[in-house]
Amino acid sequence: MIREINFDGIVGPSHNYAGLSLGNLAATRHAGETSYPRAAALQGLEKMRANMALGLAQGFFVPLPRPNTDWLTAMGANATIDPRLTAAAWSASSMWTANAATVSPATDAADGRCHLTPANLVTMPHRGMEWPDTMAQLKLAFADPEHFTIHDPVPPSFGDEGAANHGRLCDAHGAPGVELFVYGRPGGKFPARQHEQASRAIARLHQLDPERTVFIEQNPAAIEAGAFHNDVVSVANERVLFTHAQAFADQQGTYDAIRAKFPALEVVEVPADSVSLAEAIKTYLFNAQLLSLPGEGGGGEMALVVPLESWESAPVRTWLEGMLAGNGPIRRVIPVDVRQSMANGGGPACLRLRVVADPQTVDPRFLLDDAKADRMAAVIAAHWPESIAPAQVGDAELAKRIITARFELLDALGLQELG
Ligand code: SUG
Repeated sequence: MIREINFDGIVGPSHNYAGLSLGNLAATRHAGETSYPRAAALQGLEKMRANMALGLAQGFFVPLPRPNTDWLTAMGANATIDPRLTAAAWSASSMWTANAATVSPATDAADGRCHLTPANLVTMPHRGMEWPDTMAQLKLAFADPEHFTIHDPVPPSFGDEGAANHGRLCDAHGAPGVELFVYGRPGGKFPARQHEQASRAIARLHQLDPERTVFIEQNPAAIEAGAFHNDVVSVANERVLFTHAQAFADQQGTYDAIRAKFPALEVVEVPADSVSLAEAIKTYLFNAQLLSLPGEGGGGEMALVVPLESWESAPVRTWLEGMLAGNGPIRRVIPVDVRQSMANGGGPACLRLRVVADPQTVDPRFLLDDAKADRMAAVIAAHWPESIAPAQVGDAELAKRIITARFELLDALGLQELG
């Protein structure tokens, strides 16, 4: 059965706050703080468990090998040369799997296969080193060539940040969709990480019908306000686009362009006088998982999995309560604690990559169930460092511990070949 599977990134044992992402205000604000990798990974796991308990299909990707000593060697560097290079090699940023790849389901592609393009993530050095190891994992998880095609990343001249700038509207996940590609125009004070040409290349490579794709420019003011990815200001699910009123360069033009190709569009727009762009970005209201609940219990209802930071904000809470009191398509709000990831600018939606496919066609080692979640939790509790202070980044003993922790997880999951 074709369904949406959310693949969350397990937070790696090297999770730390080095403030590496210019334009990501949360990461900048928390730079230099002590991180808590064990708590971070357990928070992520709890989010996965809660979504599974709603009857949703859940997958995961394992942390990439860190510290990335090959990258440091390629830079002619070692742990003492430049703390920023060391921090880049230690980053656990692959946890944000919304940036792992862009995914087009089989129903949208001319050849009837699900297409995946790993994101080159070239704008940020600590992220640009992710794709080869991400690709190795995608090739294992989606190895079945009858159902999946995995492309090379688009050429590095054109920045691509994956599904964080991509959305899909459809009547049901298994039905053909209209795919949305959101890009930024460079020239502002913060980098526009998604290049229009990268988006267009992916649409072509994925064999999408031009009649069912829409290219949209991000509002430059949103990038300036800290929306370094579009999923910080909007999210789509089935026929609903949940968006801040200032997400796109031409807001009404965007709705019109989508409606021309997907007439059933339902826009749930949050006006700036209810929640300002700054408050939306601080609380990550739109970095929510907008989920269609399955079966009789859910009855096709949509739920919004928001970070606790949203629920705790007075203006956001007021808006959400007003929404629930009305009769819009989003019927439930589920706050989750992913504070450790949030402090680096990654909310519930950043932590997952959506793949619409039949779970039977995916390597089962990447699919979660309760027993596996228990095994993961035990490994995390036993091996993930409790905390990492900034001065510890680069420490040789800690590096050994981080490497061992990851191997223990790979062992527990039968994924030693990723070692
Ligand atoms: O790329 N943070 C990530 C957050 C990614 C969020 N993803 C989505 N919006 N889909 C980034 O800016 C901070 C790491 C550091 O500074 O150490 C970081 O990479």
